[in-house]
Amino acid sequence: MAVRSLDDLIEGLNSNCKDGKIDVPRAKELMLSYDGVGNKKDWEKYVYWDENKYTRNLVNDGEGCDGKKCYNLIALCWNYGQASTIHNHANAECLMKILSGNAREELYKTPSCCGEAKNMEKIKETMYKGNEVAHINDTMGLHRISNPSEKEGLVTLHLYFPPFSECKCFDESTSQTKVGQMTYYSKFGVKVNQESCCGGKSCCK
Ligand code: 2CO
Ligand code: FE2
Repeated sequence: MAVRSLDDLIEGLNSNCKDGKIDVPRAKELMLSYDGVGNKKDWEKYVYWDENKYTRNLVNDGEGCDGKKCYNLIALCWNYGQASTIHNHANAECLMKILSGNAREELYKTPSCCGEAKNMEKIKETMYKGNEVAHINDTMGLHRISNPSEKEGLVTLHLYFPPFSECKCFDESTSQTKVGQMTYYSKFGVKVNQESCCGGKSCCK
């Protein structure tokens, strides 16, 4: 089916959920075929900016998929210079599509368990531009996403399957971990009560 809108993308994802699972190549194909850059009107209601931290805005929780909520679709808004911690993805698949601006991804090797405190190893750095789709899971490594621009915001659309509510965050110089809560700044276009979403902060901050 042609993916002409964000609703089409959601419908495509829902119809490809089988027994609570989505095929990664199919999900990537759907994410790639959506022209998010040219259809800002579809997603602008999910855009919220914060001065201190990138915001996480729930677009769809997989309500319509095969009897099970097998994914989360989330719009992330990165103000100038904002970055995530280095983190994993809780055994889930993560597909990230660029809706506006440019994203930098720094990929890190997962530290071996229980070793001494040491610097984390960066494997590579990639820039993603409008409509491109990045893929990561825990076997590929850990990453940090940032908006390197000093004048342009970055909006990214993340598909996580299965959904998760916690991830592990890593300290770059010691490799030590903390648990990060995946909180929301808004859900379905409506801002969440600040007390219940930790002021929009997420992931070990
Ligand atoms: N995983 C981070 C988050 O959901 C964003 S980095 O891209 O996966 O907050
Ligand atoms: Fe991530």
